Amino acid sequence: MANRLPVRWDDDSGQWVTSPGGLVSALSPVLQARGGVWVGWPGVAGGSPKAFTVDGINQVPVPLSESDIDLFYEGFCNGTIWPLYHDAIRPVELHRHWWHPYVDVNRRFASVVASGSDAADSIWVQDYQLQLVPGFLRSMGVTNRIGFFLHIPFPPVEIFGRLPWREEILEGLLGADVIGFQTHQSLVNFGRSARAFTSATGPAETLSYEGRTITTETVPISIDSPKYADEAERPSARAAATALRSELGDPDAIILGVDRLDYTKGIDQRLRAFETLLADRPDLRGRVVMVQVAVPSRQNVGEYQVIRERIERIVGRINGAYGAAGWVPVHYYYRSLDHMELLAHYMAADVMLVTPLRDGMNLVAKEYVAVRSEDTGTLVLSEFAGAAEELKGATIVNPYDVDELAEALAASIDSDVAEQRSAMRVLRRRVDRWDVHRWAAHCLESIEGVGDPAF
Ligand code: ADQ
Repeated sequence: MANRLPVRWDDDSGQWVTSPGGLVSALSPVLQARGGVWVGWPGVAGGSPKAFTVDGINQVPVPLSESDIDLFYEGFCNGTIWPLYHDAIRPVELHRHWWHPYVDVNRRFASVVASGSDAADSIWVQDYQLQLVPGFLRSMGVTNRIGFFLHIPFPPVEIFGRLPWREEILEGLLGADVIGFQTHQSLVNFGRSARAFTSATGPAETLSYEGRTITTETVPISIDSPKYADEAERPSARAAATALRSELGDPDAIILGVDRLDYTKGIDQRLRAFETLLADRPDLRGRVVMVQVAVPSRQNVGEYQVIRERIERIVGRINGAYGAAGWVPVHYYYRSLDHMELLAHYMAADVMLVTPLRDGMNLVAKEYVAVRSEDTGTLVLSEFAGAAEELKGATIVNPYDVDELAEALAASIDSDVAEQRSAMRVLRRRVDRWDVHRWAAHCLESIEGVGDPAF
């Protein structure tokens, strides 16, 4: 179960269609292959649509009202938890009138699952919107095996401890038998908070709490890498990448950023690094282009409007200062790309900039690596992305350091193919070996209590 169903209602075609996003990309192939039921909010306020099936996945909708969306989703989830768990890089808003709807919605999700599951079912709860669900399920007498996976970072105890409802959140999570984290750092942070603010004892990996043992694991999420690699081999994909390159004016280097438009993603620092590069290296003007794709996200949350305006101002400033007839330095799209378009962008890009200020994992980094079938190109990766714990062979940068970013960009553009290949081969081996199928199989085995506890 997850906050959102993996579908949205499309008014134009009059049917449910699969919607993009990290969690959807990760779990859809798993449910298609293994069966099961996805419980979540269908993405439109009100109503209570009946269960339905899309692309072979059974969907059980949990309705949310306009007020739930406002107070639970945009309020507590995205105004309190999201900034708090991302190192409080934006002010964390704390409101009791957001907390109570969070409790209420979590209880409703738990009721739907409690009444709809058989004794043998494993229950797998996804992410920060539903942290109270495992605890509610236990209080409703559910004895099934329960897993929880946190897609975003779990913050250090000093930051988490600010939350007035820290005990309730931890007690909710501790209702699970197995809790998965993207990184070892998050696992350690959780163990510290659990011991500090609840009666839990013991090492972070096996906490004792109210007579039960809660296992925690580091299980970094991945992507359907074989699918990406196969698609990249298609002549049509290669042709699309070549066409894109030529539409961009056949530059010496294409630098790419692909993100949800979110203040955690470091898009403004990244653009300023490109601006610095153009200022410092006049020889590159007219020869390199940057493409930044930003998917509209959480547009009703104030901080998202602020960051969008800031990004668009910087894009305008760079193009105004450096653009010339026949050369636009930054190509900026504020929209989603369809899957094959996205693939063509990854395939055409010589340098992929993945520079979040904090990120649970970051699937874009892995998607880029998966399509580099010739082992060329450079991944510039933030040390604060969960992916950096795994993808150590990338060019690792501090995303706050605009000069360091600009230097990494210059070095990537100047690098020769042999250097690129030796780094990319290591990255590809990792992404090929640990794909989303292995991730999900491992998580499910752990929840069922049959897996190898050591990752
Ligand atoms: P997100 O913050 O959404 O996910 P990310 O991991 O990068 O971030 O996933 C984004 C997904 O959306 C990718 O699969 C990507 O292909 C897709 N996408 C991005 N831009 C797109 C575009 N313009 N058009 C179409 N598709 C686009 C959260 C956490 C992450 C964690 C994931 C999964 O914040 O840290 O990696 O969940 O756990």
